[in-house]
Amino acid sequence: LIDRESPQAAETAHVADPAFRRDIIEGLSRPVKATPPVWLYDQRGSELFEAITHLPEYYPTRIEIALLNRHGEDVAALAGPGRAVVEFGAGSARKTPPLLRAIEAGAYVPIDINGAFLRESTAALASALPSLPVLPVTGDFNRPLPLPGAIEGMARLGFFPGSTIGNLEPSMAVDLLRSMRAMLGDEAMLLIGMDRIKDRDLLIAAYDDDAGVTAAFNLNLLTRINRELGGDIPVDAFRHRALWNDDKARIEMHLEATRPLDFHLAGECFHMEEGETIHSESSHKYGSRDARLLLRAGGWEPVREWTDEEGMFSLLLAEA
Ligand code: AVJ
Repeated sequence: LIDRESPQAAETAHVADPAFRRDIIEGLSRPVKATPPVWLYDQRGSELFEAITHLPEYYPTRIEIALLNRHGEDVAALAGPGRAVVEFGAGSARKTPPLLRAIEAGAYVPIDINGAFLRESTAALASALPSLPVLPVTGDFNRPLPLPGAIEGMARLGFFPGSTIGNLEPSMAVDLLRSMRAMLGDEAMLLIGMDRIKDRDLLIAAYDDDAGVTAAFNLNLLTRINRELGGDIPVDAFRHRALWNDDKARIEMHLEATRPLDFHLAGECFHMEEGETIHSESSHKYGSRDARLLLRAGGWEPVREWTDEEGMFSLLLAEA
């Protein structure tokens, strides 16, 4: 039996997602090579990202969890009890159950494109909070999705942690916020994590750690391309680069060719010069005013912002 929603099953069967093939070929054929960050997260990539969240240099997860624990009661006071919490991305056990408890959620609706992850986090949630109705939705939340009928008439709280919004170009981030606004309705609130602009050395260290976990995470994309698309990319001839693009206020991850090289995939030949890169991810950072402007452009009115003493990371609550 093949579970069509499971990435592992797809790998064992060597059946590449057609969207993966299309995005990778298209991205590598451009004059400036760039691939969508979503493809970093195969099984191995997701495990490596989980390892990143435990690194000493990677502050966002640690600080966001501390903010959620410290201010859960403040969120509860502003949002009121009984809301349906709609999480964009499968919930993390470290972030979601404490929030659901603090705000006395009436239901939990995790949305994720990966059905296997969704089932895992749903099962974990059900045992952590046995009396809470959990109503998972499999789908791409970049477009409006129908929400379960069971939360009809319940006010909603959107939850979008992790600074995942930072992966999007600002125009796409605005579109996503508007789509969330349309999906969640007039009574809705949104609790969103955003990473702040800060000292560039701290930012770069967070995306180029000493243990090399982020490097492995980035390079894994090439291994995945070789495996799933039958490529012959010389992975050893690439190195991980993390750089701060000050103009766009974002960290960029690149895969840099350390020598001139050629590779083949899906019947096409690709050439790279020494020093040429594949831009594999951007992580936009937002100052306090930037964050409020972004939320307003996306149809949300900021209500409160909580940040740590050093102003490293922000948790923002907004209303429709
Ligand atoms: C999961 C997209 C929020 O941008 O910080 C971590 C991904 N990339 N290290 C981020 C990531 C490299 C992460 N997000």
